[in-house]
Amino acid sequence: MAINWFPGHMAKTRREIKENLKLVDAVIEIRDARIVKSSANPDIEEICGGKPRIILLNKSDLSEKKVTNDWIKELTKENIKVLSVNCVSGEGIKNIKPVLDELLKEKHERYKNKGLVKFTDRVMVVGIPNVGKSSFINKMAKNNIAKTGDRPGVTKSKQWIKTKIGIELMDTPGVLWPKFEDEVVGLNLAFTGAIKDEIMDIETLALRLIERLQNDYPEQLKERYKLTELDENPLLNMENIGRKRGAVIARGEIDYNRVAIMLMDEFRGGKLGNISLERP
Ligand SMILES: Nc1nc2c(ncn2[C@@H]2O[C@H](COP(=O)(O)OP(=O)(O)OP(=O)(O)O)[C@@H](O)[C@H]2O)c(=O)[nH]1
Ligand SMILES: [Mg+2]
Repeated sequence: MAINWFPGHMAKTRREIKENLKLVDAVIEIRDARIVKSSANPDIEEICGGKPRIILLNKSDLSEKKVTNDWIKELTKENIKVLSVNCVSGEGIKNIKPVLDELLKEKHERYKNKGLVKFTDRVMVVGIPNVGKSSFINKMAKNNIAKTGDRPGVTKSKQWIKTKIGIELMDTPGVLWPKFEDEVVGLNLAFTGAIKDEIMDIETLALRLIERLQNDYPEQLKERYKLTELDENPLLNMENIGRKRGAVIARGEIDYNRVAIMLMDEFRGGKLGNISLERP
């Protein structure tokens, strides 16, 4: 598979994140709610160690609600809390603060016992490319920003985004690598647009998506493209979709490239409805 992530960069990122972990109380790990497993970094447990962690299942506006809730149940642990969010609309963002308070209650007790009432929780944001790290930080900052700047005493170059709700976010989000050696993972990442269409040509990608959808979401596929029935052969379904949408060239031949681009765009834009490509 043609996804490259230079081992040297992986080692450097791992080192940097581990170094930065010393400066924070907790980690916010962002994943894509449609591909909760495929959007996880394979080494996340090892990298984060025992740090309290919140897993945000982002883009929940595009996933199937019931499946997302099943994931929440599956992933929640003593030290790991899971929330579904939409970092574009801001839905679910307000739940983060109470969950973080719960995760850090021992620290908070300690501070309160020392008579400290005003304190800040510092958080690092990590995730694979395109899961919504910047959208998340912008959302938190836009509603709550007070000041961005160097924190004296900590590394000089480190910028923190201060919010009014007692949370500071490290401003360089940790971009982690996905588990790209697994073909199914690669496809899931490509379907959702987490990696650009570089693992295979777009026609093949669209064909593989049709194959998945006709198995897992046949009704939604039929409904979107007004197909009365689906064929077992995904290529025939692709051709029928093309005909329905007028993606034909001379003599009724299908313009596969046009069908593929349209299907991928519509899928990524949520036009086929709420779809979860992975279940617990
Ligand atoms: N539908 C939907 N789209 C989202 C959501 N959050 C982010 N996006 C979109 O996903 C794309 C990637 O978001 P970014 O915030 O740039 O993701 P990132 O993790 O910072 O990406 P990199 O910096 O490239 O690693 C953008 O087009 C966002 O608008 C969400 O909750 N729902
Ligand atoms: Mg970003």
